[in-house]
Amino acid sequence: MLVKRLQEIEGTDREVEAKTWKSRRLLLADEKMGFSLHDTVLYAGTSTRMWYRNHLEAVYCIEGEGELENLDDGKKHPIAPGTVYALDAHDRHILHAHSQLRMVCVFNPPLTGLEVHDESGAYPTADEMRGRETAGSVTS
Ligand code: 9YT
Repeated sequence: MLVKRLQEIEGTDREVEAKTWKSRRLLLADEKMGFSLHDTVLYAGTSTRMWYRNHLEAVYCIEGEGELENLDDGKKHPIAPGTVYALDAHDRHILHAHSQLRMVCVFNPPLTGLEVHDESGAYPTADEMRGRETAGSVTS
């Protein structure tokens, strides 16, 4: 059994910062759970464009108010505590944080933690990071 606490992750390489967000990676591929689990904070007044072309992601809001813009169908969805969204179609999207948002995120397949923070929002697969193109993947 694994037991971890957010305080143990803060300040380590599992706390990753970008311009508009910081993310605490509670569980990664190393833990061999088949998914990764993240506690992500998006800063007030920011918009973050993302596209996880190689991963499925579910995101559950536990703090803050914002709006999710689906760039594939143009729809906009209010985000508040208790809202979950699932990117089941690798949807391109923008998350607008009206106030600071705190989101619990799950990725399948799990992130390894070595992904480059590409501002296009796409993370490569583990194979791509090792320099091998995965058959069938689309390059952005
Ligand atoms: C809100 C969201 O999609 N967060 C994803 C996780 C975060 N970008 C990370 O840990 O890299």
